[in-house]
Amino acid sequence: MNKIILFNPKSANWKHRIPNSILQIGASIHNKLEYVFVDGNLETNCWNKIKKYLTTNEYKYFAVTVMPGMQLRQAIPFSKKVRESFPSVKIIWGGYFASNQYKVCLESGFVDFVINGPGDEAFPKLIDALEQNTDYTSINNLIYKNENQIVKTNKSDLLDQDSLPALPYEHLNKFYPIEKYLGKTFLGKKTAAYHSSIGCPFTCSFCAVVPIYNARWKGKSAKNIFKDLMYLKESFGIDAVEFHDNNFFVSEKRTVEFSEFIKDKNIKWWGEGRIDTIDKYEDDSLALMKEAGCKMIFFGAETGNDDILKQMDKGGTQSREQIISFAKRLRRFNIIPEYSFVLGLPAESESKVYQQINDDIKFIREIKEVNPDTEIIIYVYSPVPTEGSELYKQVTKAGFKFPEKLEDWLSPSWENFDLRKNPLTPWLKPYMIDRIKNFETVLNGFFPTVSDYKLTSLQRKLIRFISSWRYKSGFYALPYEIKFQQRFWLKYRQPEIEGFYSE
Ligand code: B12
Ligand code: SF4
Repeated sequence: MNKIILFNPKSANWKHRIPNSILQIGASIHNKLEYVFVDGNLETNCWNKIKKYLTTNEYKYFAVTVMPGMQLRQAIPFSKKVRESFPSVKIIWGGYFASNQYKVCLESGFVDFVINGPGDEAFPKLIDALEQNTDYTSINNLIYKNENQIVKTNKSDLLDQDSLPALPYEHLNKFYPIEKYLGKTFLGKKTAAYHSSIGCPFTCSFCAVVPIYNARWKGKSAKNIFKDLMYLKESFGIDAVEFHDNNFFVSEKRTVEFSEFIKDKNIKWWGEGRIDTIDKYEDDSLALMKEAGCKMIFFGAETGNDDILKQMDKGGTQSREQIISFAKRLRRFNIIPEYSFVLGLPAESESKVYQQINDDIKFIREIKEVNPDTEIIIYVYSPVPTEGSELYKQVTKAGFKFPEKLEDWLSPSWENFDLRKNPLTPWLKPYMIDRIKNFETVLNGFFPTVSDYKLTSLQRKLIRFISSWRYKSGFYALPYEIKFQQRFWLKYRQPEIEGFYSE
């Protein structure tokens, strides 16, 4: 009567990844409590599955991981149904959406507890307290409602990541064959998702990691990452890894050690890092990374405007000049920089907002000149509740408000907000969004992504040919002919929404 359902709501339509959030929470209770995994990505009738478990009356906890976007489409209605049909079941949410938007979650009436940030200690302690009927109010990293008051307990220091229990891959494999999570991508035939560190030492004011981790970061040792990857290679034949860390490359020493370990193992890898951090790496380290299989690195370039970089509190030393020179530098090592830009930040006037967008479009073109291999990803700025930051103050002052009810997040406009496609921010006018989107279409046409390995060289040439007059002349409006081609051929370009193109 005290079993637990660990639920990963559907997060993508295809290309499913190892659900590391529930896997890690599973590790925290493994061999202590009975639990099952339910992965919405791999279920055809997910609610039936959950209902079937619950009707046995053996399950007392419905624990859900929630990031913004698509996951809400199952997390919200399923939690609501659990509350209505099985009112004694406790509902616990964790993950980035739950931690950042905890107020709407708890006000919904169907979320009992939010785990605020890492759940490795908080989750087993909470279950223990609920089972023993003892006091849970002193458990760190917990948010709950006491009468009408929302209570947030203290945050714990980040745990030594090497001290965490082993991930229960075999247990997951009983519910969903791990093979199903190892897609073919441009990195390799069997690509695993792995998470080797938590948090991030920086405080960019637009970033959802900041309110949760407050500039803290802890990583597993290179040796332990290697050990886990070798287990995945030997047991399931992986030949590629996507590191899902917010910031994999914080420590040059760790990256170099990891590269030494992995270099003869024929594994290609990708991760996310910062330009100013990796620009400090020695040439030898970059050469070693390449030799060790590092194919591409994702960077938040954000903008070519030094004032906005400051406004974003990008920290460190990142500047327009460095973004350009670093793209050039990585070219020497044959590592592809994947630069993401955030366009559409607020400014004092409408014309200034538009000018900033146009300046960044020019800047992106400059980067393509120094390193045409650079992959460009464009986001439209969507605020995150980094309360207290200058940017957030500016955003609220300009009239932006988050939804007040949890279910409002399911409306199509807020879903698009999550995808950073249509930000509902009052300072961004439709013609500005069109400008960004049209430029993106032409850019992607002229420089088809390498991550879509299925695109033949003939198709690439044709799309490039069709797009070339627009790219060269800078005339981006209404690029329907390119969109038409892309719909058929260009499968995927923004790995953060659905992951790299894969099958
Ligand atoms: C993998 C991933 C995806 C995959 C999901 C694949 C899958 N398997 O489901 C894909 C590529 C589909 C994806 C998409 C999106 N993602 Co995403 N994603 C991630 C990523 C890189 C890793 C998540 C992960 O596995 N982490 C590893 C686990 C171990 O860490 P964790 O989730 O933090 O879990 C710990 C705690 O949070 C807590 N916890 C988490 N869940 C639970 C549940 C319970 C019950 C408990 C008790 C505790 C708990 O305990 C865990 C262990 O300590 C994160 C960044 C990151 N490093 O986490 C972004 C991240 C979560 N994504 C983010 C976003 C914004 C998106 C998108 C909405 C939009 C976009 N344009 O990028 C899309 C939306 C998807 C959609 N289709 O609608 C943001 C969320 C920011 C925010 N505003 O809250 C993140 C943080 C990236 C970022 N830095 O901006 N994503
Ligand atoms: S470096 Fe990246 S993960 Fe870290 S705070 Fe900035 S945007 Fe967020």
